Order: sequence, then C-alpha cells, then structure tokens
Amino acid sequence: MSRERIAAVALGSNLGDSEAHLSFAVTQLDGTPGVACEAVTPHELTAPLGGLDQPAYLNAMVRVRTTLSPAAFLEVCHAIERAAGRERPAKWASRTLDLDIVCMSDAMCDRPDLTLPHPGLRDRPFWARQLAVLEAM
Ligand code: A4P
Ligand code: MG
Repeated sequence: MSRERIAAVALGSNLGDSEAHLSFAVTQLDGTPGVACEAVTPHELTAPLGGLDQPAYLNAMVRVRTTLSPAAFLEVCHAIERAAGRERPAKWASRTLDLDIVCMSDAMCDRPDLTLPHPGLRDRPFWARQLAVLEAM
C-alpha cells in the first residue's frame, strides 16, 4: 500500500477481438483491490508505429486512482496482459493486449522494467491527445 496516485494507462491491441480485450482491461483494472477506474477515452484505430507490417492497433487510455505502489501496479498490468493471452514472440510483435503506464502522479522511475513517465509520451501523438481527452473528462 502506498499513498494514492492517479495513473494514466495506455491500452493497445492488434490481435484477436481488440474491442473485447480493451474492455476486459478496464474491467480487470477496476476489479483490482486498491485500483478504481475514473475515466476511459473512446477506442481509437491507429496505424502501427514504425511502419511495421502488422494490423492496425485499437488504442485507448484509462485514468485510475490507486493506492498500489508503481511496482505493484505494474505487476497488476502484467497479470491482466497474461490473462488476455498475451505472448511475447518479439519486441513490438502483434499483441492481444498491452498495458503501458504512461504516468503515475509525480512518480519518476528510470529502470528497464519500469520507466515513468513512459518515454513513449515523447513520440506518440495519440497518447498526448488521449491524455488531453482524459483531463477534460
Ligand atoms: N516497462 C518499462 N516501463 C514501463 C511502463 N511505464 N509501463 C517494461 C509498462 N511497461 C513498462 O514491455 C517491455 C518492458 O517494458 C516490460 O518488461 C515492462 O516491464 P512489453 O509490454 O513486454 O513489450 P512491448 O510492448 O513489445 O515493448 P514496449 O517497449 O513496451 O513497446 P510499446 O511501447 O508498448 O509499443 N502502434 C500503435 N499504433 N499503437 C500501439 O499501441 N504499441 C507498440 C508497442 C508498437 N506499435 C504500436 C503500439
Ligand atoms: Mg508494453
């Protein structure tokens, strides 16, 4: 248990029933003790980053309140990915469900297993857009 923080979590899927995977992620996050979902952006189809030859992604972002520490919250996100059948054949491979912690209040972290704020914030226009949408909700 740690002090309450507000986190933005980016959801992504480009394998299987992506609509269902994103909804599953929100339900699982909200059902986790110490985590409450406050707002979810509309789901958005985006072209694969880096021009990779793979299906388009369905992306969304969710704002949660949590009393979990950043490390414990990351483990919750990984468990939800596993429950959605996530496999990791290669970096950036198509995935049923990806949960990236974009930011978590003022938490700063610079480890390979947890970087906060997420470095992707610099070069993902749809993340910046979804963060702004969440702020207005
Ligand atoms: N990790 C470090 N910091 C964090 C954080 N803030 N949140 C670690 C979540 N995880 C974090 O992630 C790799 C490692 O990053 C994990 O060990 C975790 O502890 P992963 O999910 O296993 O692998 P990945 O997703 O293939 O790699 P990565 O670097 O997370 O890639 P991204 O940033 O998730 O990008 N195109 C579109 N249009 N939309 C997308 O959502 N996503 C990706 C994957 C590629 N192209 C995309 C999209
Ligand atoms: Mg990831």
